[in-house]
Amino acid sequence: MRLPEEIFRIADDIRTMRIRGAGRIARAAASGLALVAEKYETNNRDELKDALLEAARILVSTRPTAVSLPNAIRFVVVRALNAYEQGADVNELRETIKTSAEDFIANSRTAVERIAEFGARRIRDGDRVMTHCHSTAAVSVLLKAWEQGKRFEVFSTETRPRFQGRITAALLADAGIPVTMIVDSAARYFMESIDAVIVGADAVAANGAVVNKIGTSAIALAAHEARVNFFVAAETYKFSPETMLGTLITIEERDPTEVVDKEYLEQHPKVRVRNPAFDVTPPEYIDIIITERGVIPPQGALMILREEFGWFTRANLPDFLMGAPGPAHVAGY
Ligand code: RUB
Repeated sequence: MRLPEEIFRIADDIRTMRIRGAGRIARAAASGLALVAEKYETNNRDELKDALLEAARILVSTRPTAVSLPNAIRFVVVRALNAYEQGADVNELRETIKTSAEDFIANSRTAVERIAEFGARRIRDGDRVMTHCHSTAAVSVLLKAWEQGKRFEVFSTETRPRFQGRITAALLADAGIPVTMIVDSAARYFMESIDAVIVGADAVAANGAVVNKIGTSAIALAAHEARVNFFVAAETYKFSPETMLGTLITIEERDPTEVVDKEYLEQHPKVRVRNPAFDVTPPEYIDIIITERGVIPPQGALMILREEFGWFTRANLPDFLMGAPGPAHVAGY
């Protein structure tokens, strides 16, 4: 039996960034696994388990950096494998997969709401806040603060090469928040007039380093230099349990045609273009990480990991779900 067609579609949408942002990627992957439970036709529990693992393998390989993706998949797979080992029949296994995926999605939405509440307390009347890329978690903080009656303005970088900053600026402007879009390289120029920077995260390492959209670390450095607070809004499923074991987080490199068009590449074959999609901000440049569990200093990342993913070091998962090391630069312990 072939997996439901929608799973390949979701995988393709994540790979091509029609679905993007670490939280949305995670929820889409969980919904993909739920589709196995709903649509994969079999009366055999082994076949259903194999189909689940096959869907997990396809989905987890779509983008390498956002740890929310393997974390979402592991949330569902660990529960399903436990049920399987305890002798669940095919219907019970279906139910476990479906409810686990639904639980992940519901928890992740609640997490963003709580982050908005906690983070909004850090935004003050009259602030000038800078943000980079488009993070649902970071934008939720700003929207919540505005909803609470705080009045501030936002500087949003355009975020080369995919211009996710345009999404952020439009969302904030639609809510009535004064927003100014700047080119990424103007971040340091404006930093002296900024009160706080808030960004999202694709991954948080055990040492508190944060992996986020390329350019984030340069903005953090400029904030550090100007003594401007640097906040990260990140649900706990963005924390990377692999980094407790010393695995480095893989930094995705995307196609050069996102940076320059094909024509340019053809006309200038000697020009090499590189397009890393993320970078690493060291914990020294981060003041706080706002999670749904509360606000922590980056040095508290290991505590969150131990509490949320303590089971990880003992887990009996297939290798592809244990974060096999990639050709990475970076962050770890
Ligand atoms: C998006 C990005 C976002 C984080 C957090 O990168 O770097 O800051 O994913 O987003 P891309 P969220 O556009 O390449 O996916 O808070 O929405 O999870």
